Amino acid sequence: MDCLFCKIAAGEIPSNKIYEDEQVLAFYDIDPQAPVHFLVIPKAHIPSCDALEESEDPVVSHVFTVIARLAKQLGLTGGYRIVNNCGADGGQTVQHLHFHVLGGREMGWPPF
Ligand code: IU
Repeated sequence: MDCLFCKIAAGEIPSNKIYEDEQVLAFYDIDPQAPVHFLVIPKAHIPSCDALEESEDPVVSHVFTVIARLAKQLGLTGGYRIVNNCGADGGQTVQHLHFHVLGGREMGWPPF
């Protein structure tokens, strides 16, 4: 399958990796939108949030506990934002489920 994040997860394309285990990988976004901006992805190919199946609940739950742990490790004590862009209107550009974690500055709302 020709999926960029699958290749990053498999180590075929290098990334600025923060953390990995059997289920997930966390790496810095190549185009950071905040002082700290990393992505957490399931290693298994899931095209988007919209494509999730109940059998994948455990990996999604794991993504969130990994995010909380990494945010602490990276010193995001003032808070941070977790973003999932889903589908064309959601602004998704890479068709492999990923959660953005942005921190190190105050976030605005609403997003545009
Ligand atoms: P989006 O939610 O699908 O728009 O996010 C895709 C993100 O993947 C975006 O922030 C890109 O900067 C990021 N990214 C990356 O980190 N490494 C890459 O090789 C590519 C995109 I292509």
